[in-house]
Amino acid sequence: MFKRVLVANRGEIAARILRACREMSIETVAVFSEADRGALFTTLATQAVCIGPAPAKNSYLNQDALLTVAQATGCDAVHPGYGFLSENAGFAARVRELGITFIGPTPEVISTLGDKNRARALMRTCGVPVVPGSDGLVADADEALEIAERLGYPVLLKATSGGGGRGMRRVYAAGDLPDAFSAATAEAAACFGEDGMYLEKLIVSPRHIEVQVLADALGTTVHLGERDCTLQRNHQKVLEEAPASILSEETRAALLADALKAANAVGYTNAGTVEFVLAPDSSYYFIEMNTRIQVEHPITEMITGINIVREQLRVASGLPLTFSQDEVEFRGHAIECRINAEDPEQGFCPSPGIIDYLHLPSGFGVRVDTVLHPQYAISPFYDSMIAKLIVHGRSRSEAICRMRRALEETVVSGVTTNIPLHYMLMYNPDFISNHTDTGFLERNLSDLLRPLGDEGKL
Ligand code: MV4
Repeated sequence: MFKRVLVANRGEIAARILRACREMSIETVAVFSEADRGALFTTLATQAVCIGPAPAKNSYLNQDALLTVAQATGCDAVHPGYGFLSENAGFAARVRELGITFIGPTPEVISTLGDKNRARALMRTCGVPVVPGSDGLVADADEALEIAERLGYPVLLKATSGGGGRGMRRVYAAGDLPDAFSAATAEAAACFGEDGMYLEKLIVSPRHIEVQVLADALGTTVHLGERDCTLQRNHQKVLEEAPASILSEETRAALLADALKAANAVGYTNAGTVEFVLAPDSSYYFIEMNTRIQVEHPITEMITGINIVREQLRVASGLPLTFSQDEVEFRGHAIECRINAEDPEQGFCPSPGIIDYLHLPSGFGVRVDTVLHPQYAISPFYDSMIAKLIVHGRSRSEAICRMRRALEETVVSGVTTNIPLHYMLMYNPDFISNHTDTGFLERNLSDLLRPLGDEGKL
């Protein structure tokens, strides 16, 4: 097992990893920017090192600084968390070249799965369902038009270096395709430095279902069930659930088997997430595979009782997974609400500021992953998520009731948050009956932001 791990991240996920290491008697090195000096997560580490000024590119994305600190403090592993450099194959390769373990898949696997067209081709050859679409990259608008004619509109143009919804363009008619193609190509070149585009039939009104996988380096790959991440806004997940209650047992079994097939096809090791879109007719299609631990991993931990970060550390050090697939049990239902310092009434613009009064919920079946404290200054330099409120219940309806209670207890004053939006969701009939799709939140925002009647006074 590792002696000392550098956590190359900040905030709640840094705290999450530092806590797992402490429980495993692994020494830790936290890194922080000037904006995060004294932050709670730095106090959970054996030692904390300042790696630069507030802007991420000068600190949490500063590979030289991170590698220098890892070497200078004698770390034998680096955990990247999510975001920042967590899916950067070049960084993972530089860590490995220093003889330090990158806690995640190999640089080669990160690179393969980061090329969305290549990942799609790999999945198709191993029999994982992919959306009908182009056979590889599309050279120009004329080729795109030909393929789209065959597929039928609407289609989706996707940047091969995109992912997470970036570099995607919906096209509803042939007349729109040439402009959409050149706009998407230009955007991809600007954002990713690579403008390869591929084409897929647009799956209309889908749900977003993802499968947590864990693989050790000894050939064992398991799944930890699926998560329903359908409630999104601007490609940002707002609320996630486990399991995806919408799935029939039959669809669930097939989808989980395909996720394992995907992980094995690429030679996956460590924790990863296989993403699918689920169509209204219950057909599902591989979209992409994420090579990092995800924000929403706690809901899987709540229904399986498995500490995913602990398993990441174990398998990265060459140890086997502590369980077989048959030993993974699923109990109850978990929901995570991402609490963001943003103002839904002002187009969700970030609302940084100083936390004044703070009361966080607790009690049976409630978990809060956060580094908030009174007087905490929410930085404008990083994303607006300030806490994850996670609840577990024996059923989805019990989890919804518990989430209502937890949200009612939560008081974050000094900044504007999206807590009222979450509270309205917990009372929304379509949410309660689970009749949603990836466009639901954006379609219903005005209803969801209208003040509640008497029964819902916050
Ligand atoms: C799709 C899709 C519908 N049809 N592909 C791509 C990035 C990934 N994170 C989600 N992506 C999607 N790919 C086809 N052929 C729907 C999504 C999708 C989505 C797309 C637009 C806006 C929000 C979305 C939320 C989840 C899934």
